[in-house]
Amino acid sequence: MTEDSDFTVSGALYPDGTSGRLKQDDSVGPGASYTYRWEVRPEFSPTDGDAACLTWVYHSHVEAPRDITSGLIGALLTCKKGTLTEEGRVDVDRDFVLMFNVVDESMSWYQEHNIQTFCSDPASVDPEDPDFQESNMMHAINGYMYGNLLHMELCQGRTVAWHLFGMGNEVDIHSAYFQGNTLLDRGHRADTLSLFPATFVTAAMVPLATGKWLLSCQVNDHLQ
Ligand SMILES: [Cu+2]
Repeated sequence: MTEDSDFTVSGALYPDGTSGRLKQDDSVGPGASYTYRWEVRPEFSPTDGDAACLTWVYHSHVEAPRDITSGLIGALLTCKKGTLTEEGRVDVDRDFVLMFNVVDESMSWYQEHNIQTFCSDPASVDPEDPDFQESNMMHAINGYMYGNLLHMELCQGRTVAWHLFGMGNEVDIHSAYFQGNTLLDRGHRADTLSLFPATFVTAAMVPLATGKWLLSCQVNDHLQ
């Protein structure tokens, strides 16, 4: 904790009221903006045995499940000193962030908008219908489904860093599989990274094969 008002402690209200004073950064209204500044002290740095940059997430704390389902979530990286320069990272070619999430669009703030905009007969839609609710479960990587994930180009022989995280509930147990490649995850060589809700994984990869390969979740139901 710091008394310096230039630094945000966490940007969140706590249910037990320990956030104290209502700060400007506790919530940001629609159309408004706020620049969050975190003080990254040496003790927050990745340690010797860690990857050079570690993966964290930020997300809305106001109505967390609904806000996150509506997209108010993203990744944050903390890096060892000297890893970042004006030109980017010195140790890897690229960073890739992957969020594995069964997104329940029944919880989204956009549900009504989506029904009105995308359903052929909006008046016939019953949001309480179990089949409709099941159809709202979007098995997604970074919010994309059916192989539509964008901008994943790697160069042969150049190290990339993968930053994976999971969100959601008990169905969000994922097995991220990198076809034809291996990764280094905390000293272990692997081709699959396991994810639970609100866990973060950082792994390095040197892509060897050229061409297209599959990045998928090994959980059968998710892949289908
Ligand atoms: Cu999965």
